[in-house]
Amino acid sequence: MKSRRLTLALAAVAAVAVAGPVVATAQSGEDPGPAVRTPAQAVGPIDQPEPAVKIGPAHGRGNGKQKVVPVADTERIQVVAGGDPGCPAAVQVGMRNQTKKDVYSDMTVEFDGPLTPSRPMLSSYLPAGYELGAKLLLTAPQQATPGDYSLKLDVAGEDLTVPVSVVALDDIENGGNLALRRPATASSTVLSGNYPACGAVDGDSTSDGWAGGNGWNDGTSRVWPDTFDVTLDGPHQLSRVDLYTLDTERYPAAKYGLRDWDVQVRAGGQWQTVAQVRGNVAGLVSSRFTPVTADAIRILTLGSNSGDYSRIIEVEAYE
Ligand SMILES: [Ca+2]
Repeated sequence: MKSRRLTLALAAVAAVAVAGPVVATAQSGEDPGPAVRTPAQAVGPIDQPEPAVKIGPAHGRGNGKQKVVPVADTERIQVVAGGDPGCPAAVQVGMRNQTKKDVYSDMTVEFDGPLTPSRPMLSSYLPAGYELGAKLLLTAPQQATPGDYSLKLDVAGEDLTVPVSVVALDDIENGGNLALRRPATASSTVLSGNYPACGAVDGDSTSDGWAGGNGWNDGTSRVWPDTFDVTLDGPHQLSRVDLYTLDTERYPAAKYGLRDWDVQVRAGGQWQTVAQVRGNVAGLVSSRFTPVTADAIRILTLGSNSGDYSRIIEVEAYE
């Protein structure tokens, strides 16, 4: 499987760092060195987390026509009106070359309704039998009217329509997780834009999207403590906070995850510690405590297993 990175005609694209601020050490005990690795193939400003465009052999079935057709990786998109711009809705879109010739194709991206796309079109060289994919980011303003809209992709008359639901923040189905998509702030955030605080309340608790906006990484290497706060939609009786820290095969929690932290809640305007975690090496820690009525939660981070950064994939709060 060969993949190549192409440059969009209309926009500079910054490649997404695979590991971001994680700096692998050659040997245990060795100083991990500088904080942020700049990806070798990055172009454009590093504070633009525009994802890479990837091209590879076509997969799945096309529409049978010997043409270049638009493709998308989802059948429906949900966009939160007034959602944190640091964590837009994302959909993978692209073009599939079903002809037997290499071509240069354009795809236009059109919306109805109150949506703002991250790009108006894609233009690329596309070998025969290949498919190109790029991440399209969608935001809707706070005043957007919730409802059903659509995204239309068009390649020379071949079009694909993907339904888009715009929902109000208060109408999100949260499964009891009171922190889901609530406003999140942190004492600092690494400047690349790929580790926003909102990424730790975006509903994705896997480590797969690390460095792609799925988690928070503070911006002050080896300076402790850091704080990560989530404001709830009002007072709730809380008794449990779950914290997911970075934990993958390459970057296991035992080496890169959060080690020590306090769980705090804001009750009556005052922060109080309700749980303490020390010496953690797991990807998920569920802290249970005596129920307390609070309108915000705080993770006060005190140390990580790598010694440098706080890395939180997701924080969830339950009654
Ligand atoms: Ca997340």
